[in-house]
Amino acid sequence: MLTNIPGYPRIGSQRELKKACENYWSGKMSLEKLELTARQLRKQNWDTLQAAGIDLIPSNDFSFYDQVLDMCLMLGVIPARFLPLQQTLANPACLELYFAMARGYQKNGFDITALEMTKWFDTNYHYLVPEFEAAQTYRLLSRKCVEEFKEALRHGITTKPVLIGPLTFILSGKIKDDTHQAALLEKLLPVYIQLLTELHAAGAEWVQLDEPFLVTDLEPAVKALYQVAYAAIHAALPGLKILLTTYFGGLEDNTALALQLPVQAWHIDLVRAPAQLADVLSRIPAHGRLSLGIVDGRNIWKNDYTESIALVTQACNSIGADNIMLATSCSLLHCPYDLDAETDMDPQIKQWMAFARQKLAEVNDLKSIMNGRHGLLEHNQAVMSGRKTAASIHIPAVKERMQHIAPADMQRQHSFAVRQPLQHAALNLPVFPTTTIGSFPQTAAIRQLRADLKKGVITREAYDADIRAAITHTIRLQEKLDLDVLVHGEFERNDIVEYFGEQLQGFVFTQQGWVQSYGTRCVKPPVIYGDVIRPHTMTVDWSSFAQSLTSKPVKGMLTGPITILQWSFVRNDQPRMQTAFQLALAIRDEVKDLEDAGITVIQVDEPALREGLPLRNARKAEYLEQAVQAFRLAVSTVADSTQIHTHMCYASFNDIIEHIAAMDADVITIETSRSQLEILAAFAQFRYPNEAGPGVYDIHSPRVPAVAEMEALLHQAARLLPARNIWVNPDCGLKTRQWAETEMALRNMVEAAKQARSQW
Ligand code: MET
Repeated sequence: MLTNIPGYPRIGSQRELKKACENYWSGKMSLEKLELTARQLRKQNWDTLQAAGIDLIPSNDFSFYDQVLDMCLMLGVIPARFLPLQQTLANPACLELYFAMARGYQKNGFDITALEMTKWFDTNYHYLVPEFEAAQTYRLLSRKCVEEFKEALRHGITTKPVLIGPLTFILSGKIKDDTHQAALLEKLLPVYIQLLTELHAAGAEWVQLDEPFLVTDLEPAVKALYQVAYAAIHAALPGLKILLTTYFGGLEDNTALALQLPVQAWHIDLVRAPAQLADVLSRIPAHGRLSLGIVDGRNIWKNDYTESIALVTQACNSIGADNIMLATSCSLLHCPYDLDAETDMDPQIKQWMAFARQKLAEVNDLKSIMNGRHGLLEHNQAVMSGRKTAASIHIPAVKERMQHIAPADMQRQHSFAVRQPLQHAALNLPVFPTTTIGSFPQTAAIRQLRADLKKGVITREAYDADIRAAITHTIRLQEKLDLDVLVHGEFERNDIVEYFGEQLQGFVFTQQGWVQSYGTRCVKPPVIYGDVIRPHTMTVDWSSFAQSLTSKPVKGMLTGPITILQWSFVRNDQPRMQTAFQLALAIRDEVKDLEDAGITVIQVDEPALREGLPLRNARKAEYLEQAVQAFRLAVSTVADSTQIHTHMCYASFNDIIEHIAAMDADVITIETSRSQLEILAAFAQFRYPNEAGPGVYDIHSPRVPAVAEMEALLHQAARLLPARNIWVNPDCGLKTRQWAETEMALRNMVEAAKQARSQW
């Protein structure tokens, strides 16, 4: 029985690669030093995996920026706009070009935009989207995977190179003109084969080809291309062992297709889809090997050995232990490095967790248990049963309340048609009312203030006084600008999820639990370990203080249950949606307290609602229905005259518009500045009944938009939606902007609204 790891984190346990890259970009580190850092990190990983007793140790899972971009460079998939730059470079595959494709290039007379970025399946990892153009010709441009294989070999380790498989590579890209998938595959395959031939010649025995698209709904034409691709690879390299790797879900209707491909081994995700094992075992060809992804690569919980051993035993009984590999469900890229670095964590909670390094040990433990070391199993069972009954996790009052959630709790008292006039009477707003999304510029001084409070450098009183001063300044500014619905500015928040997690019971925070989000950016998600309780109000003091300063309405500002869920590591001992509903109850109590404190407009942000969409179409509706229910549970406690807002920032609403409408928020503000008409068209076509604020300017850039420009957008919007339903706002929060440009942009925005009003 071999042990197999599909990939390991690469940013460095101390985020060494982040620091090195950023220093290199700013000219503070030489290329040689950057490459040395990279070699050291690769060696550390290989040594760690070898010491942990892993047999199939990955290589080429390292990346300076992104593994999909690495593939582009290896295969020569370079958009035409980079070719003039490439021609000036001595090495056409050098890091200069690589980072230019990742980050854009604005020097030496060039001004080239970067590749687009998008989320890797349902993770929070963002990859760079390959761009395919009909005129491109492909050739082996970089030999990164061969070089890294040889580098490991020099350290005495024969690794298993990891590449993105040809179909997943094509499907993750964007076809820019009239070329099509079959033509692309035909051009890419020879380069893939050349790369694999060189790996084989260098001594690689196993090569891992990642094909996670096999866990999604595939068109018949794509299924046929899978057969073409793998038949060609097998014909060219019959002696190379391919480990076809799938993850993030089950093969389902693609099981027969996957198992007919001429490869030597298959990796399946048994954490997300344990039920697929029986089907896979019944179809695997004789002598085929199966890598069982049983240790969760997407979460931070300790493995339940009893459950895993049952699956491993089932597989061994069916195809024999010699044909089995034990593995993590997917690359450990999505996990933090090392639980041992958490020195402050409550030991009871900590004992339930495993980060990347601990997961290596788990894979090895499972093998040892299969070989008879039952003591490991007993120890694990003791930990697991402790978690099942721990009083810190299981709060009877929460469970009791969950059982009594009634349909009426998810329903406003009356329909929007009844609520709207009541709200208009209560708020007395003009047509085209103006507002902002919540945050105002977060200066270095504000960040320092929060950091100082955390470190205990300043007293709570001093901190409160400074935050109040910032709120006062922001309210006065908004009054001066003549905005209609004001905000307090969110100066007390580092992050819209962390702020609430820190105040809710059931959350724990890590010191070093960094996970790569894109490029050198990492996030440190909170961990939801137990039943969620709101021990005290979270925002009422700040909001009431802000409201006390003005006669205009000030919006209460909360984060929605699905966004908190999506941006955290979530407990795995109950369905995710149960945790979402617990979060919804906590937010609901806060909504009620805000209303009781005299706040008449309350915004519950759900920027991450779309991110939770399942990969399979058949399961999307169920998810969306539950997500909508969670939101409605959070907000439906208020009176008809209290106005509920929500905010979302997506590129497209076409496929979810009916669910967005079902949320029944009185007002939704959306990010549309870059494609306003496209997004609004979805709202118009659906005849979206409630009020909507299509963002009239892009907050991601310091550019100050002109009055006429925003006014034109408002007129466009008013052709698509009833004018009385249209709000005027920027497309997201202003926290990353400077004060000067914010003031100018908002002044123009209010002016645009006034112009539009006078003509309506
Ligand atoms: N209220 C939040 C803000 O303005 C919304 C953020 S959505 C990513 O910053």
